[in-house]
Amino acid sequence: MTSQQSVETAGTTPRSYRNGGAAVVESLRANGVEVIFGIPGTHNLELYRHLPLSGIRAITTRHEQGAGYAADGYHQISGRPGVVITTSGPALFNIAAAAGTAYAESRPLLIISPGLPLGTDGGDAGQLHETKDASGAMDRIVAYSHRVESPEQAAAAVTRAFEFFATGRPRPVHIEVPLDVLEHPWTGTAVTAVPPTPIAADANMVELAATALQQALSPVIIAGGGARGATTEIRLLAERLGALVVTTCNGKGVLPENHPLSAGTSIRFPAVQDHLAASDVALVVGSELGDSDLWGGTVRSRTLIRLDIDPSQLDKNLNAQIHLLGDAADTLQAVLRTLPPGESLPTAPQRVSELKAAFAEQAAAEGAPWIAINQALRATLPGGTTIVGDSSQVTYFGSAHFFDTQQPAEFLYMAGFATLGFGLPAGIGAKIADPDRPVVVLLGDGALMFSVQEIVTAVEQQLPLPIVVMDNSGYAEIKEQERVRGIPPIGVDLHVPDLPALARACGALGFDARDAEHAAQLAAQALESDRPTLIRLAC
Ligand SMILES: Cc1ncc(C[n+]2csc(CCOP(=O)(O)OP(=O)(O)O)c2C)c(N)n1
Ligand SMILES: [Mg+2]
Repeated sequence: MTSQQSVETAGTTPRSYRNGGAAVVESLRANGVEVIFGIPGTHNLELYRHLPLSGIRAITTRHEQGAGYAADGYHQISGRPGVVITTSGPALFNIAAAAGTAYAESRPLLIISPGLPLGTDGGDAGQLHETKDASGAMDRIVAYSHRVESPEQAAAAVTRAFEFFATGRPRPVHIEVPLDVLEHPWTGTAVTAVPPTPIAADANMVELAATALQQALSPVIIAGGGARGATTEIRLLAERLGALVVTTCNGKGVLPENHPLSAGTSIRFPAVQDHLAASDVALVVGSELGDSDLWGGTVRSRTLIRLDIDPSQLDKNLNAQIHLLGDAADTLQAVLRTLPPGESLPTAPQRVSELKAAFAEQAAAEGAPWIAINQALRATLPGGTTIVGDSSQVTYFGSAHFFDTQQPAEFLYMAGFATLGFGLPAGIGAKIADPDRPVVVLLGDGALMFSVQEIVTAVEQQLPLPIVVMDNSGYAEIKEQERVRGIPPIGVDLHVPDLPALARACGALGFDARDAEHAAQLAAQALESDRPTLIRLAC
């Protein structure tokens, strides 16, 4: 079968014709996929052909990177893996930064692309979108890339990806389906992945952890992204022990941030670092304790207990004395069952108040505009609003600390990979996942310009999405880093277009805000609109 012959065959067949493309799409559907993000192109049309019949909704973004970030936002809100269909070559490479984000942040992202026909890969023959080794290139940056060789393999690869996402630490997967495989007839049946039963950690380790926590005088719990599925267990354990809870950015909201034991997403502040250093037992749940989690700090508790689904994380960056390898919720339930009844430490809530006051004072001393806008938005927007950030100061110095959340996924961000251009498309994905949820994008002018074209996507999808832009005419954070290094400003003072006018030209609404309160009011109004609204706040 040549590629040319099979294209002709496909062109004369009815829409329900089942081929390798159908094997992929039916397998996506069998695994619960309702939405894919992507851009159709010459090579992936045998995937797109089958989407309408499958009932899967296709959202077209204006750049594949936006599709990847939208899939991330969609995942964080829906809990389902995000799925992207790109075409080959440049389209696939356009999603590399989003693949890197999903890898760094441990999020399930399935990328499906067509590939050169079987036997022609590596030929350097100048075929359309040809690249040296697309699957090999992707394999270096995702959990694994699988170039399949038949429709049967394609179907199995999709189901295997869903099993992989459900089994351990979620990370991105790429499936490449050669053009002739996409076009080859298929008569198989799609299979649904069977999720594994979650496993609690070894009983002896659980016993050791429970004893150490029980005897602790100032226990702390550090919750990362891997604790998102264990909100009830974290709360029960914290209350039972009187343990103070701090979270990383990915764990923000695992314990409601208005809970008396929550010290919030505050690890970077010296007061909290000092408290961690003075604590005798720290339990770390689902965090690699990377530089981006600890913001340059460390955890110096005498006894460190680490709980993770991924064995490679149990001693990553800091060695633990007690290792709990297992599912966070199941293992914490086991710890709770093992703890003897007892009183919690009464002093922790008082300590939380002191810490919060101390870091608020430190942040205020930074004298920055990002506190006011976050506080104004928090005061004005409904409870349960998701705020979507970007790699801008208003996010990592602002929303991370000053937009209190009550649940995971009320703050969408990517602290580790820290990629610019995430916020707007991730907000779109969040809104697609849950149209009733208020979602607000808050980011810098530099970040917006990385994916500004996705305003059009939000317009097309009629999303009531406020996009609040802190406009300081360029890359203020990098300018500050240049200043610290004694480098005169270079490449950081930038021309910013008239953003409200640009938004209007795209079919959105666009306003200039007078101050933080005004911006928050405009954002609240924008939630009631039938289209996105860009709100610029000069600062
Ligand atoms: C894709 C990507 N390119 C470059 C950077 C480096 N970088 C980090 S922050 C930043 C400036 C961001 O500007 P803006 O969003 O306006 O925020 P501000 O610093 O002005 O608050 C840059 C260029 C990055 N994080 N990601
Ligand atoms: Mg800026």
